[in-house]
Amino acid sequence: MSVKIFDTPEVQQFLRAVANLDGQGGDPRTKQIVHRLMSDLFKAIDDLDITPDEYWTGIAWLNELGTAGQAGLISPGLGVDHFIDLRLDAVDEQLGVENRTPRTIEGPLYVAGAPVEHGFARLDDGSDESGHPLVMQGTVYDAEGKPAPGAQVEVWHCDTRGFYSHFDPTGKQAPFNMRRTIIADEQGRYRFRSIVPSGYGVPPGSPTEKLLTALGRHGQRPAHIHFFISADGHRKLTTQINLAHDPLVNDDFAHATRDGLVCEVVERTDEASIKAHGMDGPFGEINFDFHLTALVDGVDNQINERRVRAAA
Ligand code: MBD
Ligand code: FE
Repeated sequence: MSVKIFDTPEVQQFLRAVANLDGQGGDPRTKQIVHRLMSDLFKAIDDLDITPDEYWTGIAWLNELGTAGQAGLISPGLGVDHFIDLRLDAVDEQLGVENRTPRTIEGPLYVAGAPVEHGFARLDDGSDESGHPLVMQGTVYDAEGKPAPGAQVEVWHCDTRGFYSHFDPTGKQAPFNMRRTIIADEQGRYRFRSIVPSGYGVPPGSPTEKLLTALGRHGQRPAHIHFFISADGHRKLTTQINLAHDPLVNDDFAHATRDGLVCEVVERTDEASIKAHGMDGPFGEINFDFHLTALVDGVDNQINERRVRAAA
């Protein structure tokens, strides 16, 4: 049996009351958004005949999600983070701004306050013994295409088990392991040594995994490295590179892989390269440049005030 009550004056008036649209006080934007979201939910319940059982299953899942701190984890899984990127791209297209280095999602695992180094940093502390050494380097370019000395390269990635420091369920990693801020040198260059990260998987048995499983999806990400790139007079770039050798490079549960962000890790085994980078044996090398964009009318029109978006 199917009933449709959404369009009745009673329900429409009820929705206005729920969001206090006609009353005093509160924040107008919050009222507008809550009114719209609750209207969309009521309409979905009506249209899809969502049963009380289904609804309360959803509420229990939301409680579980909140307890696990995973709202910021299911968000990219359901594509919202990528959708927001697509909207920022569309705004830039309208403004005539070209992003030579594509933006892509931040994810929930950034931690502010990583150690700051100049020109070069070693990200890993050597404790991940199965890690294959990695050197990544390149130049940060400004909006005019010139190198950007002093640009800030914030970088973070996971270990060979797919765990990030500060969110490591085994508690094994030291704070800020595989997280640094590198200040680009006089030539706008940055370079770091670390290990080749593995892919990431959402926590087994978690509410995030349960929903993905119900959709017939996995919760895996290909190996990737995150970046915030910033410089005076420029918009902050949020991006990642995805490693080409990972079989999931184009099957990312978080929908972050983009053209222009897939990097090969080139294996260096020759003595000259090993010496030049101060390595003790063969290592993988990634070369990647970042291109920044200018402020728009003197401001970063995309700035995203950092919120805590931690996931387990
Ligand atoms: C990650 O490492 C990540 O980058 C995203 C987007 C989601 C979950 C884990
Ligand atoms: Fe990540």
